[in-house]
Amino acid sequence: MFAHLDPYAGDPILSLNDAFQKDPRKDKVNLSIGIYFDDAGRIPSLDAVSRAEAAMLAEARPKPYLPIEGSPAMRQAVQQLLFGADHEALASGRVVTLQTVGSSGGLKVAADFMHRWLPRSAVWVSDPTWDNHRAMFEGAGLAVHAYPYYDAATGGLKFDAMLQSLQALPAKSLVLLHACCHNPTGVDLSPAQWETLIPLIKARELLPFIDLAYQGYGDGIEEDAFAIRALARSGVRFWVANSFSKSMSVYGERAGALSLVCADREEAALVMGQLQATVRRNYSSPPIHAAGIVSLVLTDPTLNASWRADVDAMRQRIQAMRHSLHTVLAAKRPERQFDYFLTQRGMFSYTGLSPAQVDRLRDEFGVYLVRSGRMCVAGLNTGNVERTAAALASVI
Ligand code: KET
Repeated sequence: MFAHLDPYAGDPILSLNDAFQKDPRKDKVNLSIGIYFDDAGRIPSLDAVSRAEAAMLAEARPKPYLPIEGSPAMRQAVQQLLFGADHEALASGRVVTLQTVGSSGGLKVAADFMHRWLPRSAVWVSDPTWDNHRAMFEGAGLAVHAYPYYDAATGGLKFDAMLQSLQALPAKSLVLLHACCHNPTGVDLSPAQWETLIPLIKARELLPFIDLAYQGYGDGIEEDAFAIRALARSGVRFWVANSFSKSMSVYGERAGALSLVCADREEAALVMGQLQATVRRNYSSPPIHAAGIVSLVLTDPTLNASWRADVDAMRQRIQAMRHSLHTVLAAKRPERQFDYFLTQRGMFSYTGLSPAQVDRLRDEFGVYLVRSGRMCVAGLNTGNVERTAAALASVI
């Protein structure tokens, strides 16, 4: 009955992480998947998260189904985190927020909603983007195209070409933008560039879709919400899918949310109804444990302060690794430019390595990068950074 199925080639990121786990070499280095590892190479358990879990366990809370749209406490806390507590968009009741199954769940729900209610709106993603963006929107039945973004010549942004391309899109086109820490390139828009882009979005009636998976890893928790707050101020409608996988180091809890900023309270009520319908026919309701963690960490002042300090430390550790990598590479290959490791932000850098060079790194040195040349800098630590830099220098 199923002999005609196409064999699955595997996900380019997740299957690489599996291959890494199976590699018997002791000195292997995992720079593939977007996970933050600490200086000892472990996925950290943040103190705030452990304390929130201990409090929940001590209360022996019952575990009913959550409402379709998720925990009210978490949804409110997420809105304040994203928009800032006093934002006019929140006060006027025009922001709809659902707790979702990771931000991936939010992307999928939004994609299904778009296909049902604005089926002629094509999706425009940056060239390149996270592989799963295209897969999810195409999987929901929407056409996906790319706008110019990464400039391989400079390791920076093709901002003018990007603007030109977006300027020509039909109204209601969905434009996927990364709020910060662009995956896979680490190349972000500056606040000034966002301020240039937003009037264009407004004039052309485009529908931005902001993916915020790395809040706190760019410039800081508040700073990384710049685009969201600026868009909300401008009065345009837009989506936000945000994740706590990385910022709270709770990957497997599937903690995320989806928001749509609407024109007014009436539109928001209609949208909420159809988003609930979309969730009900997907996964029914989101996980209760994730809701407990996120709402406690965001609302308890002590846990919140501890979380913010940990996020700052994680960001600073990645920056230190970027500098170490740059120092070794610049010394070993003085004829080449490695400044992009310092200017690119967040967990990822685009190394420009070819698939053949990535394969050599893995086979000869046990250093795993995604075959696109994406490096997860957050997998470097004081014990492996020099060795990794030396390996890179020898394949480049
Ligand atoms: N958006 C982006 C940009 C992203 O990089 C990820 C995960 C997600 C959404 C999904 O996050 P979550 O909330 O956990 O569903 N990216 C890493 C892991 C993965 O591919 O699933 C990665 O790129 O390695």
